Amino acid sequence: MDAKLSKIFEKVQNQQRISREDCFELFASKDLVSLGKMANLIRERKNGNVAYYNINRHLNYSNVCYVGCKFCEFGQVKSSPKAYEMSLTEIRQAAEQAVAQGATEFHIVGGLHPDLKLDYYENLLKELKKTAPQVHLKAFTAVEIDYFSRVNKLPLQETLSRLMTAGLGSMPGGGAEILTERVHKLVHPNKMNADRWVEVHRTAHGMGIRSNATMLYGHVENTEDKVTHLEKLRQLQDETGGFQTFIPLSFVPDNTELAHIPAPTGFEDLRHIAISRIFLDNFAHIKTYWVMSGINIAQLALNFGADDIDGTIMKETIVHMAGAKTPEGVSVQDLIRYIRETGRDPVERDTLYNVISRDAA
Ligand code: V47
Repeated sequence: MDAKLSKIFEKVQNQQRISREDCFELFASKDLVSLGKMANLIRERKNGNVAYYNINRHLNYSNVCYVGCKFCEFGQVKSSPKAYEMSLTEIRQAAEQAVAQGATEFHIVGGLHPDLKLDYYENLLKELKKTAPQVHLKAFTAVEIDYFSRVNKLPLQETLSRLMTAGLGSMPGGGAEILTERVHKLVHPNKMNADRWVEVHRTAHGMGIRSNATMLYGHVENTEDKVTHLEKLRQLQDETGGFQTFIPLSFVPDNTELAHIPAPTGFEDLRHIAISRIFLDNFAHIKTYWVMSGINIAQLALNFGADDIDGTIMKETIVHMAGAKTPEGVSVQDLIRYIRETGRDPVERDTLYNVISRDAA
């Protein structure tokens, strides 16, 4: 380990917070083994040998969206042949199938639809609660919540409170992309900005709604953008403690407007997992999202800082429309096998990280 990394390692060993400058050093380092060693120390300190997974079903109710983010192929204008809207019956059927497979969570995300009003989303949540009262509804990114609040001319708090009454349990971490003005202007200028993403999560946390945070890397961002992004999340977490897990998302460029940019390699995926684990000392969990990085990297990530491998998912649409080659879902038996192979102990969790024990079949 070189002298600069050794100094940071000393801080990690002494459980001291690392600085913004240290984070730049971590991003400058190609010594993946040392980064992994530091991240793994923190990961094992926080989570022992456990690797969490859950049984979840992604429900992307509609991809109609007029925002046009350059990294996204999921969002389509209404007239596009690729646009779709699931009917309530289709959503109910998908939910029933998922419950039959043991789902404890529905992860519900869609585009910014020009015609739907808040009552549509309230009904969607109520319908799911009626179909499966025991299943946690992790629903709507900050981008959707902000949009609902603006379109319906309601304050954020009232929007969230109506959704909570309808069944919202927590919020996913999407829509953060890279929380800087530079990247916002370049890649998703029509979407709400970084300050607003932070504001929505701050408001949700203040109301007792837990949420996750993501970072989409491997497109036009530079190191400074990423360090700033991580710093904003660490600051908000210091303030509210409302984040549960951080999920670095590996860009899938194939069918997008940014298809000329090569996808991040496994080396980069592991570096991002490790660096986020080292910097985000106030996050309890780091999730490796197998859908984007692939199962092989997700397995390695469990020894490079990640303690959570996400879930069965059952049907992923967002990055599969962008060209992801990974499966759309995996069986729970396979998830457990992937975790065991790495030497970690698989533990099923619910959305809020309560441990779930099931009788052996
Ligand atoms: O917000 C869109 C990203 C996110 C692409 O909270 C892309 O537990 C890569 O947020 N390549 C949605 N990424 C997914 C998400 C998520 C996933 C798993 C778990 C959780 C959680 C949240 O996917 C979007 C955007 O940042 N995205 N297009 C793409 N081409």
